[in-house]
Amino acid sequence: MIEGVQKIKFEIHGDHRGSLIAIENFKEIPFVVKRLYYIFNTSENVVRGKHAHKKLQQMVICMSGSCDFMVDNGDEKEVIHLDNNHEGLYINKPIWREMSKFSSDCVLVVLASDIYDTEDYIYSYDEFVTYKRSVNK
Ligand code: T46
Repeated sequence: MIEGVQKIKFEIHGDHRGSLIAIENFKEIPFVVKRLYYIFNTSENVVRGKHAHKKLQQMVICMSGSCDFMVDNGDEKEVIHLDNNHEGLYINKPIWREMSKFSSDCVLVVLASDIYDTEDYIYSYDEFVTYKRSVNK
């Protein structure tokens, strides 16, 4: 997986009644969760994201259905197919992301390290590359 992105497997606590996954700050998730949002009802031909974050850390979990999650750290890119709820995609560096190929039942739950702040978004790919170079100096 490219630098700045990691897949984290969650433990499934299962018994005859079914399954349960628990996520705690600094245990399954390496930050304090300050916000949760979810993405659903997305059309299959839609591309979401197309931005990077300066500081925000996030854990993306595909609760149902599937989608493709493209991550790009400015040097390398990778398309990760998300299709299960016992793995999370942890993004902890400025990473350009684009989500596509949503199944009609896709629900993406995102745990975030901070509250919603439009100042943390970079919407231009060129700006993202310049920002990456400046923080890597
Ligand atoms: C990310 C990817 C994976 C809010 O009001 N509060 C929020 O916390 C968020 C995340 C969004 N919004 C509003 C802003 C827009 O009017 O919801 C609308 C859709 O947000 P956006 O266009 O940013 O959605 P995506 O799917 O392109 O991106 C989102 C997150 O914004 C982003 O942080 O990493 O999901």
